[in-house]
Amino acid sequence: MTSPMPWQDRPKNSTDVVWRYSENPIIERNAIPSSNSVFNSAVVPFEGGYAGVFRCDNKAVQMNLFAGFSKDGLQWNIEHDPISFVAGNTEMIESDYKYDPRVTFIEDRFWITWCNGYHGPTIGIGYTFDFKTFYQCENAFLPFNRNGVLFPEKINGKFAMLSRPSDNGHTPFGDIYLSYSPDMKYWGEHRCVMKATRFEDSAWQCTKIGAGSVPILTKEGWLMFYHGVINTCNGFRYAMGSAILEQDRPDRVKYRTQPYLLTPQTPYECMGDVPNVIFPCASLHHTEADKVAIYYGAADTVVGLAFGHISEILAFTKENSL
Ligand code: BMA
Repeated sequence: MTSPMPWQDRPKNSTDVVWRYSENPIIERNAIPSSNSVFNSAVVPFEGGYAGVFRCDNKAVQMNLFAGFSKDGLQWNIEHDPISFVAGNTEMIESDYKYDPRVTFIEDRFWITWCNGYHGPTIGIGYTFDFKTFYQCENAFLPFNRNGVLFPEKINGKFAMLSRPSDNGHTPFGDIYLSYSPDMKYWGEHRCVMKATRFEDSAWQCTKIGAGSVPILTKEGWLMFYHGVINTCNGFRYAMGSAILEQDRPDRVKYRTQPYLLTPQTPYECMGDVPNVIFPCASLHHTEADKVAIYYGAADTVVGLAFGHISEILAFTKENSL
């Protein structure tokens, strides 16, 4: 069963390598009765359509994860009750909050990573086979950490995850690291992948960076969309760039964009609960059709969608590399 990929051609008057869906935002802040905002969410092909794990903050502004389903990747039905996990590879562990999920299918199941509240933010891991029963596993790391993103296949026989060690607040620093695990429980062999830039080299990513969507394997290596942050006189601004990592050694960066691919420009990206945020968390791709659709949180309020041709994004990343 092939899921119909959401797509819209590049607007005639645009030369952008990545362009927005004209009907953005695809998910509004009040998509379910309890939600204050729905953003930074993850989707995957599922049973001829799509399933997703959504970050819905409620009206008490408590952060939690909700399952959702879609036929076309554009119109979503999000469940009204949050995901209730049962014990996975460990006893149930504390979870004060859950946010910024990513989802990827590896071998026989869908794995979910998120920022889990355990004495501060760290990386929670869970899995599901059917988006009905969800299992929660050990946290991957000690607090504090955010933006845990799994590779969609084992690398040299081990699970591999990108993450960003952080602090307990609005972290004013942050680099992307890689860790390996033989079993999804114990993580080690931590390697630095890439760091925030010098201000004078590429200012949009000079404060902190974090992995975005699950990396896509291409002929050039792993294509990764990530967020980069600049601290301005009015606070943080989050934009999106791309990098290409070596296939067998994804701690080695081959290319990384100096210019951003997408930065907050539209009203729904510039206005909301946290203005000026583009935060990619998922992508769908079709290799033969040379298409990718990128899902991103906009202004910590709604979900937006953007499109691109994989070959053009690879070429742009190579030609505009730092
Ligand atoms: C990060 C996380 C994200 C959020 C971003 C911008 O620290 O909280 O969920 O999108 O800040 O506010």
